[in-house]
Order: sequence, then structure tokens, then C-alpha cells
Amino acid sequence: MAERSRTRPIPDPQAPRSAAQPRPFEPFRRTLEKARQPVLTTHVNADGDGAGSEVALALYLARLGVNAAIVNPTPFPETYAFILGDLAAWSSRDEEGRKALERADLFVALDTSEPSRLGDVYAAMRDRPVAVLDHHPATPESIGDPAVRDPLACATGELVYDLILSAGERPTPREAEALYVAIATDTGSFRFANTSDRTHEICAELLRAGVDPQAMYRRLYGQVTEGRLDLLRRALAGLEQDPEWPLSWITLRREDFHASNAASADLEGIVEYARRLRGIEIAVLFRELPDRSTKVSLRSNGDADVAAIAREHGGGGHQKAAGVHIRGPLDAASAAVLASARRALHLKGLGPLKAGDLEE
Ligand SMILES: [Mn+2]
Repeated sequence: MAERSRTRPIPDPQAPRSAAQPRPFEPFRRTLEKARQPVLTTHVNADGDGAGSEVALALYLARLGVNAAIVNPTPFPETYAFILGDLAAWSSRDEEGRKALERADLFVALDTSEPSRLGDVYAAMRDRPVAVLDHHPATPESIGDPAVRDPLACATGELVYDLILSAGERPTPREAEALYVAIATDTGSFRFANTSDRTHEICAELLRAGVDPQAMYRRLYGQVTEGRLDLLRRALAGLEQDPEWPLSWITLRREDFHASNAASADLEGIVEYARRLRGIEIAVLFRELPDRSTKVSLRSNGDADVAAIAREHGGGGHQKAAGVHIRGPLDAASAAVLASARRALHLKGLGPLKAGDLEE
């Protein structure tokens, strides 16, 4: 989840550019430096921020003489494998991954601190220290001590960048590339509300460290597969708009996945098509999973709080980007979530649309 609304203090023009924000990195750094065989991990279905943050941190730790293993609850995403270079990344199901989990003397969770988002890796964490670096707000279930959490950071990558800066260091070219992946993907290529002046200042530093934005764009977005395009075609065919409320949704059934030969990663960004429809305040993507449960992604364009909608059904997230996994069949799940969404819109005085609202 990438978006949230934010307010930032007006920057002091005398302040040094790109100075690290005062964040309590010291306990976190001391814990890392003491570790001998730490495991870095992120949430299930790692996104660019989770993957980029753990790669940047692994590279930085190597500079400090700490040999960290990357072990995620699900396989490291293909799209971002290019930032690994000579680093290995395992899933908790791999033999090597299991061994690394067994011998870990510290876990570092990046971009999440929710047990439910850590899959099998959470089971391995029991009785061992877990440090957290995350830009999601803490919930009652959040783990991690020490934890550096800053919901104002545009990405967890921003926190890894600041960790490096807080030691008076600069990112190396490879660290910069991984951090750029984290920040560029989590800000929707610098378009989402979490994009700040500081986001661009950090990326300016990353470009100075050697990142080539054109090459990165090709790597990140110029690799569309036929499966992804076919899934997109099906998603657009299934795009619906509420006749009264500023609400749109896309439904993808199991058959859509089978027929298109698409992977889970191909879903990334598809909800944005519903969100971009003119006049829409809330967009939703419903995806039927193989076990006939339903995954729901919610996006808000304005004041409506989609995290509250997700929480009503047992999920969570940010005000503008949230999600929930519902153990019920697609049609019931979508009816329930859409009803909550209409209530959330009503609460904010958004809609129902008056005739003509969508016309110029
Ligand atoms: Mn993130």
C-alpha cells in the first residue's frame, strides 16, 4: 500500500538539503551491528518497496561487515530480480531459506510489521528479536523492537536511505538503484499523494549516485507480458461503475487468471484503471482466489477513508490505499464491501452523484 494523505511542515530554506529527518535510528543501528546472521524480510508478495528496501539494506549491511540473508514468505518478484546482482534471495519454502531462518539471530521486517503479512517467516520469528523499518502506521498487532516507523515517509526505502545518511554515509550505486526501485514504485512513479519535496530530493541524490531513470523505467515498466495485457483486457471488460455513487470496481474471476496465463504480479496497478475514471472517489478491485475466497484492494481519490472500509471486513491499510482478504465467495464479498464503500462515501458527504456531475 503506497498512498496516504500527508501534511509536511514548510521546509526551512536554510536547512541542509536532503538532510536525514530526526528519527530514532540509533537503537535500530546498534541492533543491526550486533547481529551476525540476520534475516531481512518483507510482506507476502513483495512489492518494489519491500524488495528494494531489503536489497539496499543487505548491501549496506555487507559494507558494515554484517552478512544478511534475504528470506521472504513468498518468492522474490521476478520484476525486481535485477537489483539483486550477486545477492541471493530465498523464500521460506526453499531449503536455503529454511536454513537461514533457523540460524537467524535477528529478523528485520521491512515495509510491514503485521504478523498476518509475514506468512511462514512469522512462525520462524518466535522467541527471537525482530527489528522493524516501516512506513505503515502501527496497529495493535504490530511487532518489532526496536522499530522505526514513519507514516510520513513515502516508502520504506526512504527510511533505509535515512539510516545510511544517519551514519554520515552515502548510498553506493547499487544501493541507490535498489532505493530508487523502492521509492519510484511506492510513489507510483512520483504521482501519488505520498510524493513529497523530500522524495524528489532523495531521488536527486540517487541519480547523483548513478541511477539512470530511463534505464530504470525500462526495467520497471517496459517489460509487459502478454499475460499482463490479456489480464488487463479482461479487467477493463469487467470494469463497473455505480449508477449513483462515485464508486467503480473491477472484478477478476479465477477463469480470468487461468485463461490469461497471468501471474499475481500482473495485477499490480490494475485497480488504478478504476480509480482513474472521471468523478470516482473510491475504486475497488475484487479478485477471486483459487480457494474461492476474495482479495479486495481499495483506493480513495480524496477524503473517503478506505482503510476504515477494509477494517470493517478484517483488513487494513492507509486512508487512500487499503486491502482485505475475505473468506467468502466473490459475489457476497463484493456486495458487502460495496455497501461499506457507499456508507463511507455518504459519511464524507460524497455523492450520490447528481445527474450531470460527470458531464462537462
Ligand atoms: Mn511501502
